[in-house]
Amino acid sequence: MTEPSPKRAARQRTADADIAAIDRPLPSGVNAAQFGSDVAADALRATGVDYIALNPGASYRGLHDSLVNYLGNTRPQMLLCLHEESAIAIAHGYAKVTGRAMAAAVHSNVGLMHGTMAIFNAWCDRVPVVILGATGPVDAAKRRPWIDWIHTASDQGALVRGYTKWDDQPASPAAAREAILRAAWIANTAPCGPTYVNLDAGMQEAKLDEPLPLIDAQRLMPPVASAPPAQAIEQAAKLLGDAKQPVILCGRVSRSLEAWNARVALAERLNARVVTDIKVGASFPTDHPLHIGVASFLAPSPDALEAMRTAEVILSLDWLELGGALKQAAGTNAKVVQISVDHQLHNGWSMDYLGLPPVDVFIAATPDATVPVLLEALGPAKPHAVASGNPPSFKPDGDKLTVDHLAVCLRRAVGTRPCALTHVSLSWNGASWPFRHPLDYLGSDGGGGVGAGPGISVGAALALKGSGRLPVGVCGDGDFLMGVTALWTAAHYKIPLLLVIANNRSFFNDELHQERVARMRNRPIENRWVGQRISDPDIDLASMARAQGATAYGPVSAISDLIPTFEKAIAAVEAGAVAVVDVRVEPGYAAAMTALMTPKSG
Ligand SMILES: Cc1ncc(C[n+]2csc(CCOP(=O)(O)OP(=O)(O)O)c2C)c(N)n1
Ligand SMILES: [Mg+2]
Repeated sequence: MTEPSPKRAARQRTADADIAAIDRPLPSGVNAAQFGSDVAADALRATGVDYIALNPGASYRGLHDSLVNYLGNTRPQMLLCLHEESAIAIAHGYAKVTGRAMAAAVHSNVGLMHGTMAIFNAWCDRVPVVILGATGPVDAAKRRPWIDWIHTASDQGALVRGYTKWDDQPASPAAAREAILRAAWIANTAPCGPTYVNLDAGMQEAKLDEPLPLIDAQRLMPPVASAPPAQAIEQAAKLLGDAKQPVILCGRVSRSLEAWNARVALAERLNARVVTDIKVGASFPTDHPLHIGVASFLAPSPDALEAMRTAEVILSLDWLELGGALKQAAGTNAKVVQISVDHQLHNGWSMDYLGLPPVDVFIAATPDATVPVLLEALGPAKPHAVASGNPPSFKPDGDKLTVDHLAVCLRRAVGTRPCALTHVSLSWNGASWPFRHPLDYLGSDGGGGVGAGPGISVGAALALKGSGRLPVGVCGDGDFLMGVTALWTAAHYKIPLLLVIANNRSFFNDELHQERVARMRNRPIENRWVGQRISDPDIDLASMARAQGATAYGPVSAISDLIPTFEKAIAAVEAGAVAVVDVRVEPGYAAAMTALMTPKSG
């Protein structure tokens, strides 16, 4: 994720050792695979996953035993979660930082059902997660009365097939071993995504007749890299080299600093204006003179759309919604160069592939692999006069405590520490927090499933533990309330994290939707809050956080209390705590988001 240094590596080892000391089982003296689930556990270890987030269930009691008593709860180590949705969200957040899958295990059908929204989020976010599930014995003669029957479905994978890359229900230990290796290989191959392996309880619990022949797991998971085709690179370089005012749309890219620097070099080589998106992680320095507009959740800003209209060439680095952005920049005559492998994932169930974009040159490779090749093809150039347009320094309006005040004071309290925003609330204003490193911001929940913020933040904090980078998540109160128990997992495994709640005591996003409907129907917009406000009684969010083992502060209602409270919370995190700050913010979104959600025309 970041460049290793001896100091960082030492910190990382200490961090890993801290977690490894938790939940140590007694040595069992078992050192050879004896059961089907021991083989599955060996395969999981061979994938290289360090952790498996889980909520237990009898359908995988065989595997559970193998992880504890055969592997000794190490590589992978179990991370107990209080809900399957947070188990998957934690794996999601972890992979957002590392780019690599960790594992999650969920009980047969009901556990998987609980996890589905989080799996969908990871799918839409193109994040790898290896999910192990189970089913009551497929052989009906082996089922216990009632429970094994209700927890057996004939095609459990169908529950998640529309939003996983691959799934399987292997029928033997040898097949399970291969399925787990394949699941990790497919999940971690771009375009990344979750995979699901359903382990039959009967297969897990059956004694092995004889040891399985050894395999070379690494050769079964070969790294896959597809180079951009030379001809397409040549065409793209010609178009871009001739363009006077190209635009680069920076979309789904990795957390690699090297790739980040290559994107900056490309933009400077072309003197291209660069647009970024807050739905995905930081992709370009947002206070670079070439960066244009403010990233928002819904659409490119008016400045960015204007730049697209006047551009001769638009280069999309896997922009999330290229078709939509081009429609919004109506009237653009720009040639479009698209760099993406996302089409390899599109299926008939989920429409998260979004509108079909008109493209002139399509480069079927990842932006990370393509940008350096494109730079080389462009060759050196006279330095351009870099477009000016440095963003004005950000100042929140008014004297009521808004999310903008929260952001500005949080930034002040963070100061010069390296920090990762692991999540932001829907009310977040992209202008309030510049990104200068690929780990400064990790992107959204992917699938718009509310409740993911706490779990994603815990998973990201796990991956960042020992990195020297302070993990800070900002969640809406609705998001926090749906996912709060993920914090217990962070507290139990000593994963430091600061979570700030932008608490407007409302599912406010939907107030704006009701306002829009009221406007369209000429009905009173004053009623937009009914069925949305989370008050009377106000929920004591800090107590909910404390109940999970976190240190908590708030509710904070005065702007002047923000910085001192954040400073205390950061000190607690630096001492190893999970700290939560409940900030009472005025209901309201950034002006651009409100304008898009409640257009006067309906
Ligand atoms: C699981 C789920 N349920 C409902 C929604 C619809 N929804 C979208 S945003 C939102 C409000 C979220 O509230 P909060 O996190 O407090 O953010 P706010 O809009 O108040 O800033 C809701 C209910 C959703 N996207 N996902
Ligand atoms: Mg809210």
